[in-house]
Amino acid sequence: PVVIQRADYRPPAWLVPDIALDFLLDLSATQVTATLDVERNPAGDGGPLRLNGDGLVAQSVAVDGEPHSAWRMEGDDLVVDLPGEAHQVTIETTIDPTANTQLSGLYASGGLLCTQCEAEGFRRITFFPDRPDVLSRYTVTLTADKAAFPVLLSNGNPMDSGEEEDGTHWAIWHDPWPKPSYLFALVAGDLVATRGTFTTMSGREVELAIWVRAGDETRTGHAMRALIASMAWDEKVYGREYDLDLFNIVAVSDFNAGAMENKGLNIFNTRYILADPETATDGDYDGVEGVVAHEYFHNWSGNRVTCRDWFQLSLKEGFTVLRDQQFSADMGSAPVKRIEDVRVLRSAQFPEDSGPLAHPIRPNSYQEISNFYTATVYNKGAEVIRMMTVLAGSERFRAGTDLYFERHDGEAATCEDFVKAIEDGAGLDLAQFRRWYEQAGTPQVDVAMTHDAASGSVTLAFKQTVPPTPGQPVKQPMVIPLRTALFDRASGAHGGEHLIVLNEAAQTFTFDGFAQAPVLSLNRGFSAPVAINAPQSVDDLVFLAAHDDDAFARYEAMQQLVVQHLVAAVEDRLDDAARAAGRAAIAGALGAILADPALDDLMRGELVMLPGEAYLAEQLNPVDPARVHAEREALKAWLGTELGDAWRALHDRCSAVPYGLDAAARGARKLKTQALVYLAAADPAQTALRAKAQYDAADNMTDRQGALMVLCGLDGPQREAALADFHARFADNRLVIDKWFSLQAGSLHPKALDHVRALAQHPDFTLTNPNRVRALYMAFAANPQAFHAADGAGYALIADLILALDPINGNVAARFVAPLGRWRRIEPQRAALMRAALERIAAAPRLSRDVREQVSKSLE
Ligand code: HT7
Ligand code: ZN
Repeated sequence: PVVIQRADYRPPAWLVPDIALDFLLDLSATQVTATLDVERNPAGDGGPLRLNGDGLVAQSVAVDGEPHSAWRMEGDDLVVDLPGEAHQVTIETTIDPTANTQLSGLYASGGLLCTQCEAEGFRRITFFPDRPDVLSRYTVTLTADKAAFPVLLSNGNPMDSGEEEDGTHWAIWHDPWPKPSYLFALVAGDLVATRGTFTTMSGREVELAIWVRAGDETRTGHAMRALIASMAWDEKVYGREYDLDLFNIVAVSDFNAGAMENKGLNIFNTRYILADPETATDGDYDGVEGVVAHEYFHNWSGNRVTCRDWFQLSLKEGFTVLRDQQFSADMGSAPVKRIEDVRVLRSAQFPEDSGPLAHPIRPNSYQEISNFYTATVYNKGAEVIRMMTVLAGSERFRAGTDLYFERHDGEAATCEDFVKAIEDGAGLDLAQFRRWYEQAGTPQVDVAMTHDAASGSVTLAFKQTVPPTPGQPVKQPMVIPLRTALFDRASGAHGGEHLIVLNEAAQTFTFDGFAQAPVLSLNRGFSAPVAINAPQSVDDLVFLAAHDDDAFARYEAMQQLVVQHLVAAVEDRLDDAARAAGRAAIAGALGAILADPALDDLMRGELVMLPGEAYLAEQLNPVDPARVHAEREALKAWLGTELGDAWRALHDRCSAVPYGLDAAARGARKLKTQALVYLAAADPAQTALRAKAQYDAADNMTDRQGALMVLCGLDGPQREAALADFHARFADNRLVIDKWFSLQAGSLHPKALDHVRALAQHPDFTLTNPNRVRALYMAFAANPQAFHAADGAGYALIADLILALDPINGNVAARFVAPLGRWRRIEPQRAALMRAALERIAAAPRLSRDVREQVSKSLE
């Protein structure tokens, strides 16, 4: 395979300051004429003009207006020999958007035409130096049949438009901001707009429009509010002002990812735009708000300052994830948002870091860049920058980001540029900190606390190790900032937080003034993305779960209490007495949380959540997923019985709260379904009735989906009735039918695997729509009980999917390899079956580069 190395970066030989693109749009034969003003790059190697292509055929090549023959194809690339320093190169191609099932480049989606160019989709549209360090001003002319494509959109500002007598019309768009080709976009189709306006901090009026299919416009209000709030927030918090007169968003049903930040023309998966109470859960509302903000924030962190090459992806993605996390924290409950973000990191990124696909947030090599849009680059990337905020404090960090934007506006920058700007602007020394960009793997921090009663001193002894990862057997110590507090047991208070910054393999820190051994609260707010091993007593964890004034630490203590117990149970380390004592401690802590009047329900909802099976599995090596599942379910059932009255009372109390988008009502909805989850494990028959009652009474999707989720895991007439009703009620709404697939595939039902097989044959199922594929199969792959069926049937199902999907959409197919790739950490019998599934995929005669890379790395 061709492996691209970060160290091989060379500046482009030619620059393209301006490009004119002419599209004669048609669903199956779109003609593209690209006119590139090219200039030799003084920093280049003097070589020929290399124009990347992917499956394109040049119909004509002209230079300075004359037909040109001094060009050749090198693989998919078109290479032109040019005599002078500056030329105009014109190339004509024809592409078939309907045949484009990969959804990269120009493709058709339900009669619409739209583009997705990141990372390397532009080369599927026209020949171009398709690399992010070639920045051009785009002028785009779109011509299409007016009846079929009444709306014609591209980046920047509309310049002119008109109609022809043959039924076609045209529009010219000009984007004054130089941008890389991955930010190019066009949309043509029959769409309606919801409009808004925003006045920027310098008083400019910006028109906002969200384009959707007719009928969907009633569900765009939340997205529009989120957009306006994001624009205001970025001005206030980062001093960033929007820079065009118009901001368009288009929602499409067929999309490989969540959304795309194309300059002035964001294209979204409908899933992250459309929301109303009847069809979207509270989680969906948060998803819309977060993704709208994320894409908007890219206008500065990604577009105005872009990436030099794709190894720098975390420069824009890590920083933008941090920015969207900070925004969402400011919009709602900051502690709850932090807990959610850490949960995502632990369930998605930690397993990546401990598996065969582990890579640093700035990778060193890749075969297919689409495989590097990962939780590591995005979420760990955000955590790394978040640590800079911890080290610098928010004011100095802001000085650093101001300097970064000032220094690099209009440039294609590197992660190193970012770190240097923070270093200079915030006045930090980040020399050793840079290892976070170089080393993969989740650092493990062991801590031991000793107390000397005579001197009143407390010593914390730390050891850090970064586990070996592919290609990186030996690691150096990292900079690890740990927000720490030492609680006095008697008063339940602490005398102020300390920031302990680890930077060596072993270190000790001493604190004085403790007559009694304190209770240690470490990594508060999850100040560093590490795994902490601090053997804390059950009593200390119960204390912190009840008293810690850091909300995250309180959650963490509760999680740790359960993790310690379940890990011991799975490892057969508990006799009857120890099991009873462990359960009693958990029930006591949980009961206290349920009864604590000082807690709001949103936070209570976090504290009562059991750690997920993926996170539990990370604590065990090798892991028997069936044991983890069985122990966790058994504990849940026991807690459901033990606290049965409290759960029922909670469900009754929360059911009486009317629908609203305020925190109290949202908290009530969250708890309502959690109460059902515990009760269903304890008393399935009675809870089926309670869940069905919740389903029938639901006036919103959060309650309805929560009830259906619980019912899906149970047997009986209520399950079938609710599933049938749900499908009939929402048959016309694709996003809600996705939920119908997903709830069944992710359910606790012992026959979930059979259900998935049957659902794959359902008339509503299709492999051509990524949302539908993910709804069924990602939910299944994340369902440990079903995916890890002892006979390997779950692994075979995912392997079959990958083989069937790969020729249609290799990018989406490759996403399903990671669950199989975790075989090394699974018990031997299942591991062999997982490996066999991977080998079967590897043996296929034709695989996309995407799947090939993931499978071969997973087998190494
Ligand atoms: N920057 C965008 C990435 C993206 C993408 C990547 C690979 C394949 C399809 C894709 N669609 C969008 C999204 C973002 O992070 O904002
Ligand atoms: Zn992004």
